[in-house]
Amino acid sequence: MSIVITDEMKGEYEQRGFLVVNNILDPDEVERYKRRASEIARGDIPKGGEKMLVRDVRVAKGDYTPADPEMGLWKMLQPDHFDPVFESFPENENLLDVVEGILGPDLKCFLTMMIYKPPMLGDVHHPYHQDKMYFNFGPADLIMGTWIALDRTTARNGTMVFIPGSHRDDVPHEHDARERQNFGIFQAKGYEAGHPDEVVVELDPGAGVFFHSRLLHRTGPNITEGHRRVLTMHCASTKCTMDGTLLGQMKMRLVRGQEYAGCI
Ligand SMILES: O=C(O)CCC(=O)C(=O)O
Repeated sequence: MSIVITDEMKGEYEQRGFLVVNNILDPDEVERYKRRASEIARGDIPKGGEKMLVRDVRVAKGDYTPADPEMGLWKMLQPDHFDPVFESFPENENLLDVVEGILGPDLKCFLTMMIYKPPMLGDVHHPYHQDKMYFNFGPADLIMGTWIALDRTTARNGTMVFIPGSHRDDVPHEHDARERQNFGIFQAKGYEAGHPDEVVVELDPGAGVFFHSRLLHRTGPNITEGHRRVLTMHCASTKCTMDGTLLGQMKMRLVRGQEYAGCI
């Protein structure tokens, strides 16, 4: 293991529902992923990637056409499944060392995304939600989101905001049906931006925040003129069991340890 999760770090994760760890990606990796994402966004799309690029709803509906197509992207889904540069991202040793330190040695990645927060598109909120509501397997304690900054993420460009301790309970959600909201977004009922307990987590490029699948989180708009790009990986202990079918583009991929009969 190159990164060791101490009892204190694990305790912080269990108490607050998230943990920040610096230097998950080194500067060369950050540059390599940003460069490759730009090439893909500008048209160098490998086979199988065509349907994995999702534009922000405002761009898709023609409100705004950025000169640079990368400036209008919302996300690239599962880039490790269609692009050789991203292929090894879910096997990153630093990333998995942190996840293993919290969830144990047997791990599957089921979703990766390169997520953008396009600048100059106004009110681009991703409202409070718990990721677990999208996942038909459990238990929630054995599923984690990882969110790795490629640009410095700040309160001004739409960094992560959490409600510490909110991972202990399921919260009811409803579809966010606002006209200019991105597709398939649900929001936790009764939680709004500016909640008195919320904590804004700013990250340097290469740093990551690791968070419980039930932790309430949101991101606000990007009011700068630059990119806010992150790479995310959602993973679970292979001891989880299914209680429905995998949604959308999710696919299970063993990234460390072993599988168990009857489990995911
Ligand atoms: O990166 C973002 O803007 C939001 C990501 C998020 O909350 C999610 O994918 O669950």
